Amino acid sequence: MAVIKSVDAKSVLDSRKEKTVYVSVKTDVGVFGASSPNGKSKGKYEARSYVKSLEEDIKMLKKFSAYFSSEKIEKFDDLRRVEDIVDRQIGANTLFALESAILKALAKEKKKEIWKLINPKAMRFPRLVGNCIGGGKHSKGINSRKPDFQEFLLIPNMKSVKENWEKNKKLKEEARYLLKIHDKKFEGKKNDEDAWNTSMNEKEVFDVLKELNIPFGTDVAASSFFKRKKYSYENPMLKRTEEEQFEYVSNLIKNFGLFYIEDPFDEEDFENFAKLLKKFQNSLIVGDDLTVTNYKRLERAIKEKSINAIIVKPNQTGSLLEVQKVCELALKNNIKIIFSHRSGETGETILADLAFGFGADFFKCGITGKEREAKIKRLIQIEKSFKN
Ligand code: 2PG
Ligand code: MG
Repeated sequence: MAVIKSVDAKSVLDSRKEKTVYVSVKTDVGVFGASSPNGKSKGKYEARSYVKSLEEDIKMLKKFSAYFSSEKIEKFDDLRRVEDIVDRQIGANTLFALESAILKALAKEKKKEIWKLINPKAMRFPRLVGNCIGGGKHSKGINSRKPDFQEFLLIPNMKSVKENWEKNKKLKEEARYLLKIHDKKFEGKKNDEDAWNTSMNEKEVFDVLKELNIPFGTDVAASSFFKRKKYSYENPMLKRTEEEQFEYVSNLIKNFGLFYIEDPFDEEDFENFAKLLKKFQNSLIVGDDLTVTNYKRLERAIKEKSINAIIVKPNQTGSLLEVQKVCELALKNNIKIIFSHRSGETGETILADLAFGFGADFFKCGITGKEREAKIKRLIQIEKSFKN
C-alpha cells in the first residue's frame, strides 16, 4: 500500500521546448514523479490540458497537497479516490501526470512493474507504428511547401518489438536516401516528431513509401485543414468538398494499398468514416480527433460503425480510469487499440507500461528522437523480461 503524504507540481520543457507539467508524489518510500506530453493538432473534444493555465493548475495541485496527506492507495482502481479529491479542478495533463506518479509509487511499494498493476496476465506485445515522414501542423516543410497530411507511418510486422524497431530505423534511413533522389529541395531536416521534412505532397510521399516494401499508413489529421465545409489543401492549392475528400481518400487507399488511415475526415464526420470503413474493411480506419480517448465518443463511433481502430492518448482525457473504460469497450467491440505519444513529448516512459497493460494492438511512438526512443526502449525492456 502506498500512503501519499504530499503532492507537488512544476513546469518542465517538452521536446518542442514548450512548457508542460511535472507532478511528484511523496510517500513513505520515496518521491515519484511523472510528466505529461503536449499535443499540437488537438481534437476539439479533448479534455482541456489545464483548467485555466499550467501555472494555475500547479497552484491548484499544491493546494490539494494537504488533502492527500494520508491517502492510501492499494490498487489501480483506487485512482477513483484521487479523482474524487481533485474533482475536475485540474486539467487533463495535470491529472495524467498525477495518476502516473501515483502508479509509479504503488509499483515501487508492491515491487511490481507498472503494467502488472493494470493486468498481471498481460502477454501480447503491440506492433510499432513509426512516423517516418511528416507534414501538416507538425512540420515547417521546405520554403513552406509540405504535405497537407500530418504523418506517414511505417508499420512493420516482424516477430518482436525489438526487430520491428530495428526495421523502422533502417527503413527511415532508406527513406532519407529516397527523399534525396525524389525531392530536389530535401535538406535532411526533421520535424516535431523527428520525421523527415519534405516539400513533396502526400501522393509523392506514398510513391516513396511504396519502394520500402512494408505495410504503411498515414495520419491525415483532416480536421486541421477543414475550413468552412471544405478541405483546404495547399500542396497543390485546391479545395475539396466532403464528397471529393471521400473520393480522394478512397483512391489513395486503393492505389497505394494503405494499411492504416487515421482521421481522414473532420472530427464531426462520423458518417464519412462509416462509409469508408464499409468500403475498406481490410484497412485500419482509425479515430483520433474523432474519438479523443472518450468513452461516449467511442460508443457513438461503434454505434455508427465509423472505425475499426482507436488512438488512445492518455492525456486526451487525463483519467487513467477513463482510459481503462475506453480500452475495455474497444476490446469488447473488436476495435483495435493504438496507444500513442503526442507531438510534444518528454522522457516519460509510462506510456509503454500502459499500452502493454491495457492490451494495445499497436504502439504509435515515432522511430527516433530521445523522448520517443525512451518509450520504445521501455517496451523492449518489458519484452526482454518475458524471455528471461
Ligand atoms: C496525432 C498526434 C501524435 P498531436 O495527431 O496523432 O502524432 O499529434 O500530439 O499534435 O495531437
Ligand atoms: Mg492523429
